[in-house]
Amino acid sequence: MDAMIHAYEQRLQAFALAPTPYRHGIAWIDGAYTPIEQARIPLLDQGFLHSDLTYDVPAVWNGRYFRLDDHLDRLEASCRTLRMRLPVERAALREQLIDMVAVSGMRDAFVEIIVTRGLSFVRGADPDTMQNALYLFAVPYVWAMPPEIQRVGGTAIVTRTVRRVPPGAIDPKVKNLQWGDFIRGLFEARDRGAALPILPDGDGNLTEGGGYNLFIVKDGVLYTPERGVLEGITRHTVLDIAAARSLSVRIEHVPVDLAYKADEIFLCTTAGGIMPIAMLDAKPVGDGQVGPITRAIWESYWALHDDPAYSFAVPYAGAD
Ligand code: PDG
Repeated sequence: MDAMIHAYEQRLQAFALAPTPYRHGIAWIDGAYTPIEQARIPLLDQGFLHSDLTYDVPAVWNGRYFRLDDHLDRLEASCRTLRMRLPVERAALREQLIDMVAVSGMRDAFVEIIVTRGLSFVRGADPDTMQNALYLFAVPYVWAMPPEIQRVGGTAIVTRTVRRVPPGAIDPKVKNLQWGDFIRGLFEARDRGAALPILPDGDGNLTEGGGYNLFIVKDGVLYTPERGVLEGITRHTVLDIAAARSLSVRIEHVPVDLAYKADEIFLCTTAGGIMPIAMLDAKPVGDGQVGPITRAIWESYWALHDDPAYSFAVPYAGAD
């Protein structure tokens, strides 16, 4: 854990000294790159007016894109569900994403792809002829839980004042920015002295939180909610790691109660990786330390970022 975090901090220091207009990030809008602070979207874009959009977030770690094609698969599936189309060919989008990060010089990046309905509202409109819009940006790698907290485990709550929006209202499998429930959860967590909310489904089961999936470890078995959640790419990676380590996994309804009996809990996302939870509702999870299964999955997760089966190098100018 320590070696990986130290190497990352050194890359950050090197980038802080590099001459670049993209220190805080880069955006690609209407075919041109701009520094992120200058990026603008049209006011009448339906993504802004009605949250009529989908998005995806791959990451670049140590100069390598991680599972980019899996993120593009999910994005295409989301577009289909919403009756939208990628405004450019997938192969061209992929090249643009690689070029954007190469131009920025960032070695560790959070890369966001947003596809919106475009400039016309859907009322009375034919989705097949509407011109959907595409926005891309990359910013320095985002940590939903800072690495120094990951060393010791973070704090979470099961929310009492808000439940996850039901799948029959907004389909959580389509990555979306209708974050009203998560934002309420984040404020409740803050009010209760914790960092990360986990939202129940209103029927006694756990779902996910603002930007991450949930795993509970009990008696050596991993549990993760089946319904009402985004099928996270990090969650997939955890399932791959569990299979390689012959750990049992159950993808099913996860009752709220199980969280209070857990030996270990971790949350997982592209924006921060494997996030151990040491305190739930102000009480220790297990012995209140980062547990052995969480730690092993954490190490495997970051090791896979160098594995050519999961990642490939960004061709930076001047790199050998
Ligand atoms: N559930 C939700 C609701 C998410 O938004 C995310 C990822 C996940 C689960 C985990 O999915 P994956 O493992 O594919 O990353 N959300 C964060 C975005 C956070 C943000 O600020 O938009 C991510 O994609 O990194």
